[in-house]
Amino acid sequence: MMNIPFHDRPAETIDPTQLAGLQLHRLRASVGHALCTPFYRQRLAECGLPESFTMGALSDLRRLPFTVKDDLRASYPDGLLAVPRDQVVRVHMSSGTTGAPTVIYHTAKDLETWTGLVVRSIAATGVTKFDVFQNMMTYGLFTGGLALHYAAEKLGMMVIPAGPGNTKRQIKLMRDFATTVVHATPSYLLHLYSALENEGVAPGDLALKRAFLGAEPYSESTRQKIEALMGIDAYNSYGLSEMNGPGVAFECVLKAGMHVWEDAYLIEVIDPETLEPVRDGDEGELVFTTLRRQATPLLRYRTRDLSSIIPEPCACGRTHRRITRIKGRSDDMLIINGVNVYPSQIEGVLMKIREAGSNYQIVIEKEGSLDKMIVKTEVSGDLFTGDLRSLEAVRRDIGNRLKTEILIHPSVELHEPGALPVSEGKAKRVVDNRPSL
Ligand code: DLL
Repeated sequence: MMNIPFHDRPAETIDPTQLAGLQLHRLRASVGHALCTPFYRQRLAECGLPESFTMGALSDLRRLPFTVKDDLRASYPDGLLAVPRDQVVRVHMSSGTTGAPTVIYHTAKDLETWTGLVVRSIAATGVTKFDVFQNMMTYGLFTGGLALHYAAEKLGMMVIPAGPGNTKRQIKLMRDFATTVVHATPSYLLHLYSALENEGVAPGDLALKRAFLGAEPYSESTRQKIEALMGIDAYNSYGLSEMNGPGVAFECVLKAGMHVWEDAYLIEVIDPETLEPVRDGDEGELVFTTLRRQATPLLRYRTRDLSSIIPEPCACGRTHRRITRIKGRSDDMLIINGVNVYPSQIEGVLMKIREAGSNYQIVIEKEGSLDKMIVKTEVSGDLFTGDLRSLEAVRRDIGNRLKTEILIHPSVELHEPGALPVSEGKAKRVVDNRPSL
């Protein structure tokens, strides 16, 4: 029998009836916090719920309104702030949406809770204070870097805050400090593997044993490929900035779906069309309610992520239910090497550039193991002189402006007016040639 590691066994194996009681207690507090925000005061009033409203039972959750990303955008910067500003100790913003950002505020207690959830998550994979942790996720407004950094420190691991990129240096750090655990997007880890090959480093010569992989969709076969190539165990990690970031759901050592920490997040799975709950086990859109967040409580937040609840309990003994690997999204958000990009952001930039014509196309391909985005745009007719030097300047300018908006640098291709396909019905702007999951 495999050894099942726990960080906080009582909390992780809590009796389901007791868990439901705790959830109701915390949900009441969350609704109370929510009512401290202008946004929810108005939203709950619109739903006919008076301020004196209290949740009688967990099933009352369905009386509450959904919250969507646009609500967060419209409430920017502080329409969803539930505590006095002097209690806020950190903000995070969702990646890639510099045009219309969404902000999540955290009190000191919020950060402590979040770190606790991430500690619990990573400890479930068997890591301990004897591990050396190299964090290859972005530090900054993106949640992936800092969340795992603090949790790994809390667990007592030696942390190498490498951040992403600079693959040669990553390899040097891994060798010099005998890294045993890495945190990265799956696409970056595959890229790292190719770099190891190029450098003539055999994965077996490294001390690496585990990887935490998340922030973008990937398939079970990608996980297996990574495990086989690198000779390591790779664990799926799911989260989103609106729900803190990583630490929402994480695989335990059995790797059979991701445990959602149900004492911190109420989970629902709905049909994205009818908004009705689906049956346990059926696929739908994940909806979360924060149960422990003070500064930015969110009620019934629609993630757009498609997954399902695994009804059977996990053999590890944890009572927190599991979700299946994320199948995809019900909206048009693209995830490019872990960075979230909406096609509308690209359109917004192109449409402001005089030299760009009105037709464009976004092509996404796999280049090696990384995602590559190509923005093809027609050049406006009156400016199409064919002068190569000025065309090159336009191309570079578009690339730079896109980078400022979407935080990644796509390659830009210029096309003659009328050269790009025009579809008869709804314009098909995105051609995603990445292999499907
Ligand atoms: O990606 C938080 C995170 C960081 C999770 C590091 C795991 C590791 P956002 O930038 O807000 O936050 O993007 C959230 O990324 O709604 C999913 O669509 C997608 N996503 C995150 N993890 C996974 C995963 C972070 N394991 C969005 N599998 C989410 C599939 C994932 N998709």
